[in-house]
Amino acid sequence: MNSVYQKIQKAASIGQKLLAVLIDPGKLSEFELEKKIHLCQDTKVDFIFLGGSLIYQSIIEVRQFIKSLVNIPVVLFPGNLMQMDFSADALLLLSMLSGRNPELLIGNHVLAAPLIRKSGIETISTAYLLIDGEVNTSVGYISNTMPIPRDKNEIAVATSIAAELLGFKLVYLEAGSGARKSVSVDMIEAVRANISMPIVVGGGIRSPEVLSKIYLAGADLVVVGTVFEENSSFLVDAQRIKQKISL
Ligand code: 1GP
Repeated sequence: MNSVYQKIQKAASIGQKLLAVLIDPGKLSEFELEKKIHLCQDTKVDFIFLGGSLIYQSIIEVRQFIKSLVNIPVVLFPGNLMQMDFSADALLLLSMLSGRNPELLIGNHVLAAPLIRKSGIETISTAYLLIDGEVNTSVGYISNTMPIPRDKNEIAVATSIAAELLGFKLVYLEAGSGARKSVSVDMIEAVRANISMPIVVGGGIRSPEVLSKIYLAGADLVVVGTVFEENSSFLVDAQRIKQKISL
């Protein structure tokens, strides 16, 4: 089981829950980052995601730094074309299906596709759905898109079904970094009931209780950023929850 997607698919098929940490290199000093990366290893974090709406560090250097410390797969989660690194373990090729910005639906993909193909990097086509998290997030502003209203489960479901019919491999329900509210349990359950591909959920997840509910609602992989930066004990709790729910 060596590819990132195979690991996600296999885990989803047996109900084993996965956790990814989103690294925003600008927010932590190198010293803090090093400590936290080791903590990821100690608490068996499954993936490190690298990317974001605004990043001014070199993604390549940050990935090299992480890989010099631990063996956790580093998955690119690019906010834009400047965040490409073909030596990462995998690339989430995000298409922002919740929005109607053609550059984020297909335009940037056309620009990057020949290079992605040539590099041979593992590429995971991902339907990226921004869901209103009751706060204006960077991703909403920078992408110039309107999020799916948080109580409109039927829109998230229809978009996810469309994604599955179009051949996407993952659905990513994103409330945005720092969201006041994470994606609702109701919405995750509704999407889960209508598609069979793995579901990723991120944005605004700050407590073990919320993490637990999100897993139980049907998320296969959860992504946390802010809580990872602010509260080191979260990863210890998350490891316990993952093990408990995965049994
Ligand atoms: C990853 O945007 C999230 O999908 C991260 O959000 O910083 O709120 O955990 P937080």
